[in-house]
Amino acid sequence: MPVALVDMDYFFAACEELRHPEFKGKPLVVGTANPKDRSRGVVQTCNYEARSFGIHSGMALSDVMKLCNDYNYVEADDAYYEDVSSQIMQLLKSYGYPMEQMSIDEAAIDLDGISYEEARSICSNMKLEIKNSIGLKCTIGISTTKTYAKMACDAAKPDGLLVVDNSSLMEFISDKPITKLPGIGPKTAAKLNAIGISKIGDIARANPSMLLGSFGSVGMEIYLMATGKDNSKVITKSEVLSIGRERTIAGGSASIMELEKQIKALASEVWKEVERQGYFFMGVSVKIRDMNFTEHIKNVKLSNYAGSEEAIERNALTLLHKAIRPGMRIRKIGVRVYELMPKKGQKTLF
Ligand code: DCP
Ligand code: CA
Ligand code: CA
Repeated sequence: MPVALVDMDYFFAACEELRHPEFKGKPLVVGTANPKDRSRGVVQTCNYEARSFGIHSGMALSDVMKLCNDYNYVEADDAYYEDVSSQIMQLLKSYGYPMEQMSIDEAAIDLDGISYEEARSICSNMKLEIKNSIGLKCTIGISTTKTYAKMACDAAKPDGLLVVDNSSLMEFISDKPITKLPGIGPKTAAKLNAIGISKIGDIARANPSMLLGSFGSVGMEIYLMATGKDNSKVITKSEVLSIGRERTIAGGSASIMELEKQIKALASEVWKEVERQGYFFMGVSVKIRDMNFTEHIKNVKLSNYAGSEEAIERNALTLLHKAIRPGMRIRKIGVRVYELMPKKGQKTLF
């Protein structure tokens, strides 16, 4: 405690305004389609001028025209946004606090041991530096855990800074809609609505064994989050030696068969490199990135050092099934092994 969550405002569109200042002040939409054929694609994001017309992420481009007939349009340029993103992440990292990058435009920072007052001043400085040295605006939420910091950030958008400490947490979350909790999608929300639960406070007042019975482990998780007992922590990627490969899937894929095929191909590529460099490994990790640029990472630590393609493939497939949720569309997928031990080293060791 506390944790800060930094999220860039209208990120892709803000990046475009940065290199095309002439786009400022007028609705700007960044989408998946070629500007010449906007009959098929979707809105990836838009600036706040466009949002005032009701335009939002995920909306079909064919519907945008019905809301607003005078807007600028740009096809998304992922490589450019990745580049701006890494500048932002580097700047944040330079403060020296443990940090976890949550997505292309979002990072959680562990300010453990620092007072809320000081956390506010550190974060206000981060905002200023991102504005001055990169030229972009962000919003920062500060709270007791990652989940609540994200909720504080959402509530303060755009260009905001909001502190929700222990004493104000319950009041802050209880009248928020249940969909603000991570893990509650439209389906779970509809089921909860049907039993009269629409606000986070309603979950906190519900019977936990009923929630467990009807929703399984998700029910337990949301009960803990709703009662202020969330435990999400900032997880830093230690700079350990690892070997990994990843691929971008053009247009994304929701097919588990296709994703399994990708995992097998990646496992084989990773294995070739592991073999070439001569390592055993103890950790296997799978990363998937969804259409919202959120990364889902699953790791497994094996009970012994392994050294085969089969071990990478089998564990990576299990991790893929753990990482994926129904309906999730994946645009990037990766396989990695870590906790490496050189084969040569082992020979001299024994
Ligand atoms: N994105 C996307 N498709 C979506 C949602 C998001 O391609 N359905 C991309 C474009 C966004 C970026 O991810 O700019 C970050 O997503 P956010 O949810 O953080 O949204 P924005 O940064 O665009 O806006 P906000 O100011 O609300 O954070
Ligand atoms: Ca954002
Ligand atoms: Ca984000």
